[in-house]
Amino acid sequence: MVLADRLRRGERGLRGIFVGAPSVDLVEMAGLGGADFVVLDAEHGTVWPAVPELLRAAEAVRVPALVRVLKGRTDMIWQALDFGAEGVLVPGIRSVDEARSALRAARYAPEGERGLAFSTRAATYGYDAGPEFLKKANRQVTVLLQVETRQAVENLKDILKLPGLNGIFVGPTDLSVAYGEESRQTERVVSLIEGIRQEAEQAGIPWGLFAGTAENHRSWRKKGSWYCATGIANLFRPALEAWLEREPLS
Ligand code: 3PY
Ligand code: MG
Repeated sequence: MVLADRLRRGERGLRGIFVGAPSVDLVEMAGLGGADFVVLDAEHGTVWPAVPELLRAAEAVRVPALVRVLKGRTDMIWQALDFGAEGVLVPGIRSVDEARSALRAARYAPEGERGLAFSTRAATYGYDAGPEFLKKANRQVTVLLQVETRQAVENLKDILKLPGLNGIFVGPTDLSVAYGEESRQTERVVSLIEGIRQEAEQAGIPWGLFAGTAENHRSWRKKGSWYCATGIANLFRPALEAWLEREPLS
């Protein structure tokens, strides 16, 4: 089942893995290991040229794949979706207009202004054509907008009302910097995220965040998070340190 439908059914507690390195093996491992979705990170990772191959790897192990594009880059939204991504994660949103334009870039008319070609991989090179394809694509795509700037927090009520918003995704690292906080775990950052959570719940919009650690994920899951994610580097470092501790190399 596509991620958009799982969210529509009200499923919560989903777990995502950010893959920032252009490795089909990592995508396969994340999918086979039971991740509910992967995020191919073209904002901070080096995956962009490899996105088409990584999407094929995700499909092979049946894990939904979103692509995190760069800020303000609707062209990357168009391309990622034409390559066959199930959805996009859009960072650095500030205004309602920016949010609307990201949402519209991901859908065909009349809901949006995504460019149409049936020759794309998304349209199975033309085997999936006609108005039915447009409707299906608009319904199946997942667009998550990141809330990680002061402006997004200030405009959140209106952003949450936009049609086509599948969910919001809090970026605690950028949020902490935006508010001059020293880390993403300070009281102020936690209380900002709590405020975002409450607004999203009131609006009936799925919400989640980059949780980093399993403990953090557990504590947000208890508060009803729809999805949380961590990254390969966040998983690798503690595992490596624990292993080196037990098996010193020298
Ligand atoms: C952030 O924490 O700023 C993020 O964007 C995490 O994905
Ligand atoms: Mg961020």
